[in-house]
Amino acid sequence: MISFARRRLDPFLPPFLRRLAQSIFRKYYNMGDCIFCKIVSGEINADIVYKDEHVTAFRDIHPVAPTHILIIPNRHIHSVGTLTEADETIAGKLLLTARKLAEQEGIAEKGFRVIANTGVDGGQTVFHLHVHLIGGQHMQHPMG
Ligand code: DGP
Repeated sequence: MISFARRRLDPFLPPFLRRLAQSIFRKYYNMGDCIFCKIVSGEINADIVYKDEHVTAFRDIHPVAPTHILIIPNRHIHSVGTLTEADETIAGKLLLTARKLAEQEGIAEKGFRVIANTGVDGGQTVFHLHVHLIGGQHMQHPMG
């Protein structure tokens, strides 16, 4: 019930209220039908390329380039827009994992793109924080 209300209300809450709700109902934020939470728990299959106690990385189901990997926190966080000071470590781990996977994928030297779509206008469609690691081809400009 709380999970349902949260999904419906979250996008409309001002950031300070969203953060307040998140801190009060933190344990419920990891529930419900979040696809990425289910990938972390193993309930839904994904092509997982890396996993540790903090983050999981798996290949995007709709790749836009030869390498297209999503890196997510194992704990449910809505988006970059709801990060707090308490999330500093996990936010850093997402970027560091992107760098390591870029090396593992052989795209580090030529370059790659890291994107965190945030909110509706940002193009976010799955509301569990994730960064896209995209590479293996020359990227198009401009973005947006
Ligand atoms: P975004 O638009 O930034 O929220 O990106 C969400 C991405 O998640 C999108 O590129 C497609 C991908 N995606 C959605 N559902 C699944 C899934 O079940 N498995 C995998 N591997 N990727 C998914």
